[in-house]
Amino acid sequence: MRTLSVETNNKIGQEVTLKGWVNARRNMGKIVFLDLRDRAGIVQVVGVPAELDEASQEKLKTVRPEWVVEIRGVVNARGAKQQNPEMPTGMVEVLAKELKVLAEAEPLPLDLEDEKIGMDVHLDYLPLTLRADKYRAVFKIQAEIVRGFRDYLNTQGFTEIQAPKIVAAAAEGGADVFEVSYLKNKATLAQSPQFYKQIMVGVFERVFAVGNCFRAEQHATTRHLNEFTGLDLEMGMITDHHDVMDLEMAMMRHILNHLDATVSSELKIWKYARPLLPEKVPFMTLREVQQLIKEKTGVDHISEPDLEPSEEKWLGEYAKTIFNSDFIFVTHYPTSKRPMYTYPDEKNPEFTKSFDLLFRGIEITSGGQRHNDYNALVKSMENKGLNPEDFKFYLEAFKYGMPPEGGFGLGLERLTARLLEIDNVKYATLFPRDLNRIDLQISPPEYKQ
Ligand code: AMO
Repeated sequence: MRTLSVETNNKIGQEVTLKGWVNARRNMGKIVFLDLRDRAGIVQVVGVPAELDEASQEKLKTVRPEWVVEIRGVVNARGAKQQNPEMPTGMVEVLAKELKVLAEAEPLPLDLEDEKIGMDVHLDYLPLTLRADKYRAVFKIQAEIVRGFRDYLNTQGFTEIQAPKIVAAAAEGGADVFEVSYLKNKATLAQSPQFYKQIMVGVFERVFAVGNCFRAEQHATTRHLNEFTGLDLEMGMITDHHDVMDLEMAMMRHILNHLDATVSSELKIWKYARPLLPEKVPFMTLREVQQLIKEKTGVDHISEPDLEPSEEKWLGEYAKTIFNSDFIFVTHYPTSKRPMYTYPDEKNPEFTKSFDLLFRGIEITSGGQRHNDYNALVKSMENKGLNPEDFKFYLEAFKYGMPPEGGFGLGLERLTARLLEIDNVKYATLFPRDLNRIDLQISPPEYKQ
C-alpha cells in the first residue's frame, strides 16, 4: 500500500512505500538526502548505502531531480537538530531500504528554484516550471477559488450551467472576436456566456458558469489574455444592481475563508496578505470618481467613458487608505459605452445600473442589472446600430417573461493574480495564450514548416 508524504507523520517506526518525484538531491559524503514530492507534499528520504540492497545502491547514485521513484523505507523521528517546523513533514524522515526507478528524467534545462528565470523561458518550459513549489501553489489556490465559487453559489440556490463556446453573435460587441470559419453560418468563439446565462434565468432563475472566454485582444498587456476563465453568474428577481454587488461580496468573503481553510501553506509561499474586505464595500459612480481624481490630482477626465489603468490604480490606493478596503465598486458607466443588454438608470438614462469591481487597483469584474423588458431591449439594440433580427434567439427569452435580473463576470486569472499580488496575469494563467504564444513562443516565419 502506498503512503503519501504527509501521512508519514503518523507512521513513526513503521515501514512505508512512497512514490513520487525527486524534488531535490543533496549529497553528504556517501549519504544521499532526497526530497520526495507527491501530490500531498514533500518528505525527506535518507539514502544510506549500507541499508540498501545492491541494485538500490546503484540507483541511488544516479537519481536526479524529477526522476520518479518508489521507495520502501522506515519512518523515523528526526533528531532535534534536524527538525524543520516550517515543513509539514519536518519532524520525520524516511530511511530508505529499497529504491526503484519508475521513470527517468533528462537533465533539467533550468533550476526550478531559480528566481531569475525570465517569463518567456518560464512559459516555454511550463510542463516543467509548473512543478516548482511556487507555481504548484498558484494553481492549487486557483482550483480552490473555483471550488469556493461553486460551493457558495450552490448554497444560494444557483444551478451550474455549461454555456456553448461556439456562438453566432458577439455578446459584448466590439471587434475582439475570433471568427470560426468551419461552419455554414458565420460563427465566433464566445467572448462570454452572457446570452446563455441570461436565457437560463428564464429557466432556473439563478445560474452560474465556469468557462473559457475568448477575446481577440489587440494588445499584449499584463492584464489581458486571449483566452481566460470566466466565473459568471446571473440572477432573477433583483431590485437593482446592488443585489448583485452584495451577493458578489458575500461570495468573495466565502472564497477568502475557504482559501484560509484549505490552502494556507500555499498562500504562505506567496506571503499572502488577506485582502481588506469591510462589511460594506465602498461604491462610487464613475463621474464621482473622475471628480475626485480631478480634485486630488488635477487630472480632468470628466467626460471620459471609462477609467484609465493608472486611474484604477489610484482609486485602489484611495479605497485602501480612506475606506480600509482592497475592493471598490465603480458604478454608472455611460449607456453609450456599455453593451446593449445593460439597464439604464431611470433617473438619468445616459448612465447605466452597471458596475466594475476593482480589486487592489485592477478591474476584476463587470456586471450590472440588465434590460429584462423585450421592447426596451430591442430599442437598446437599435440605438446601438444592431439589428434585432440577428439576436432573435436570445430575444425569445425576453418575449416570454423575464424578471428583473442581473449578474456579473469575474476573471479567474485576474482575481488569482491580485490575491497573490502577481504583477503579470500570465503567471496566474495555467497555459496563457496571447498574440505571440500558444504554449511555445510562436516561431519567426523562417522556422515555420
Ligand atoms: P467583461 O468583458 O468586462 O464583462 O469581462 C468580465 C471580466 O473578465 C475578465 N476579462 C479578462 N481577463 C483576462 N484577459 C482578458 N482579455 C479579459 N477580458 C475580460 C476581467 C473582466 O472584469 N458579460 C460581461 C460580464 C457581465 O456583465 O456579466 C463581460 O464579459 O476580470
